[in-house]
Amino acid sequence: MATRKKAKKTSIIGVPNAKNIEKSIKQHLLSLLGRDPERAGPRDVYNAISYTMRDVLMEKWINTQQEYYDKHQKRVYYLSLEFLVGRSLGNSLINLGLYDEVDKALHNIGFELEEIREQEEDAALGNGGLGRLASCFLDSIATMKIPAYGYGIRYEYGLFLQRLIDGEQVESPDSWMRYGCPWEFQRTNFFYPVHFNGRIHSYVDNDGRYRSKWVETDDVMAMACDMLIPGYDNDHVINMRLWTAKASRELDLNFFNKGDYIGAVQSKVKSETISKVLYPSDTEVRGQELRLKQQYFFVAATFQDIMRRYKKKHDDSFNEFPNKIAVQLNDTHPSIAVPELMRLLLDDEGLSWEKAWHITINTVAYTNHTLMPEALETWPVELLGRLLPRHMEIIFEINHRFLQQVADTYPGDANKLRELSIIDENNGKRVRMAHLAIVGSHSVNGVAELHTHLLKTRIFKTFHEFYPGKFNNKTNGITPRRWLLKCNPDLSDLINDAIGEKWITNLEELRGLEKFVDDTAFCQKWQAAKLANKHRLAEYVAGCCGTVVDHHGLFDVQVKRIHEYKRQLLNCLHVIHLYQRIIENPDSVPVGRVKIFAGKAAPSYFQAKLIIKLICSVGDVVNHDPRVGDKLKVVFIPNYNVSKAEIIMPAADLSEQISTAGTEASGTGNMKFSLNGALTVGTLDGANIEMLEEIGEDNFYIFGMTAEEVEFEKRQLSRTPQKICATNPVVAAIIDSLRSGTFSDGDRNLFQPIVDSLMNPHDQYLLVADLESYLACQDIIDQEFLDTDLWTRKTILNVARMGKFSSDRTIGQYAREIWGLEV
Ligand code: 26Q
Repeated sequence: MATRKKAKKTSIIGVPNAKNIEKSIKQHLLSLLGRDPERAGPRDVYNAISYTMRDVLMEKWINTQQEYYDKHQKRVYYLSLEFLVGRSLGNSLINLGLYDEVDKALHNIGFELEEIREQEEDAALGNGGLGRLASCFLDSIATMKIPAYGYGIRYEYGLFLQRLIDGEQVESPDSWMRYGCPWEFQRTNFFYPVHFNGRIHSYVDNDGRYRSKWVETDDVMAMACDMLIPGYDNDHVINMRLWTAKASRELDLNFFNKGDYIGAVQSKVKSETISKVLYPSDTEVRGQELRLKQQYFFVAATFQDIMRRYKKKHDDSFNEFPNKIAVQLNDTHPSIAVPELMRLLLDDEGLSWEKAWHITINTVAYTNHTLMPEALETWPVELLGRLLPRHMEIIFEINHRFLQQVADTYPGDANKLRELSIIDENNGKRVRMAHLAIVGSHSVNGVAELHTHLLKTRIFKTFHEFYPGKFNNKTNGITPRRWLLKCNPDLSDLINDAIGEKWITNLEELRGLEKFVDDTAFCQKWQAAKLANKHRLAEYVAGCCGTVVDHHGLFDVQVKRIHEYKRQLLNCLHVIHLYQRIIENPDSVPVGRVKIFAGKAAPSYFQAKLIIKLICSVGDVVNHDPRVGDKLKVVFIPNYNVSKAEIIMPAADLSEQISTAGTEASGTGNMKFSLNGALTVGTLDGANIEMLEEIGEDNFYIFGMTAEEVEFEKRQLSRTPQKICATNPVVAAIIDSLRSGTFSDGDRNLFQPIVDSLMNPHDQYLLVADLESYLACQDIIDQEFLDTDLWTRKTILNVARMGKFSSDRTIGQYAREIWGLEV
């Protein structure tokens, strides 16, 4: 393993050497798991070593907390409905510098660390990019010693498991904790009440002030579960606090007193459903009541924790609040935080509206992650008003005062009022959560330069004009610990030998690799590392998909959520084109390609599921056609998750980042591939643009329309699919194959919805319009891949120039520019 750092002595296990670790494993087997160490299996051992690491983490966490407290530092609260954690064991061992000692300890008791690591279930408490970003941020926050906490929900069921049956996605529940989770500390004596429903009692207090009280509520308890996250090589440990819903005892007693035992149990089950399951959709957010309950549940519990900690050190004037606390909202999902903080300051603390509002604005900041209009959250006023009546009142008041300001700035302009209002009056009355978050915070950031530019000039243009300076950019990043050091040990070792280990916490150091591009010995080792990773993936694919792939071929990979805007379909059209060319003339395709897909479709997203079916069906035909051989293979790896990404990313030659320009906010998979030495074929979208700027256009394959051209084309309709098919027989032949049943056993209807979407002159994602440019670009890629030395040189330059995309850089910018910390 790449890390040979030695960890310091701890009071629980003493010097963390193999001998003491072995002792601790045996103790945990006995005391916590009730297993005879002689008879323990790999899962018992996994649990025991994880408990051992948890002890080490706990001790370091207590020290870290003491440090925050002593220094009286400003604390950051990162609120997210999602944390896509993945596995914790390997990551903790590396960050704590205990990998080698644990390896030895396990060896001594007859186990291999590799095998033990495989026992761990992924914690998939997120859908995709947004959730994984939150987890990368926590790794950076811990590594950079930033006084911050992550807050979220401990879902009992994470993102659904995906199987492919006959090429169709079938979902099943992800019961990731069924054997327990050895990383968490359940704080069974640490509860906060969370209120729902009820009504507002208004009264005039002794000072003659108008006050409100929320009464006759239904209550649910929030119990804290902590997962500890170590920084890299720094003894710093931070806390991710996830809330679990528990029935309130009072409610139970009420029922029991009435002798209604069954009623009591039923209501208990109902309260506890709040933290049962993660919503599996990352777009098309339909307003389900349970989702809103989840959002408020975790926000309300989190703010009680924030207040408790603040009050330990401060008087009740709350003057210091925004100087001591920063709250970052990961998208609008926790944006009920704005009226919740107002409610606490007004109703519980008795502050004036003006003062409460000043504090709220200066405490809260909002990150936007999407440009897709259908993904912007809104809630019916009726639903929000019923579930959270006091919040609805406060939102109306916020809106009233805000619209007053708008009217003062733009006298007589009713359009401006309608456009900016927090309440959308067009579709029944609905609360626009993005507007609430923008009005209620001091900072609104996008996650890549282009994304922020489009927020300012398109979807929130009028807000940007009204609040100049509020909008800012924080380009996403990824943690190099998980996404290079951990997932790609061979490449990490090679890099360490060449330039040392500083890159692990200062990714700009990778620039030092540039001077090795002409070093033949280095290049050979570089190629060997990639080949070994490809071999590992090929073995994995043979096992899970039954398809044998040649690991010398070009591994061309697209892994991400399945969505029309991400255009997996465009990639599939390239597969069909290659197949048609191979059949016609095998020599016209110079390079063997292995097309690898993976990703989940939202369970209710028909078109996305049909795209999965198409990819699998094309794969079936191609992989079984004896004329094709090693020239082309197509695989769809089921159940994509973080651990699979860790096998896939290091093995890719080519990374597909081909969303329609102007649709992908940033993308972060693009960065993971490039950091592991894949080249990118991509559009000028999201963070691809900034990657291109860093890496240089000689080392990056760009195709397709720009965001501006896309906008223009959507208005002009000058290059419709009909026109393109009429003039380009290659394109026409590809689409014809979908109509004719080539990939559906002669069934001409199966893929008709896909043909319809491709041929629709109003196709939002302009697939056919970008197809020719995409195919041409892929031909260049074939040629360049044939030149191994050229390709290797480009991959080294890609890795060397990825410094900007460390989440350490991103977090440093949030800390300085939004949270007001000195780092
Ligand atoms: C909202 C309400 C109800 C139910 C579900 C949701 C919901 C859940 C998840 C809406 C959106 C998401 C996830 C969005 C997401 O992952 N966005 C991605 O964020 C990444 C990190 O910034 C970007 O890199 C990606 O471009 C963006 O698509």
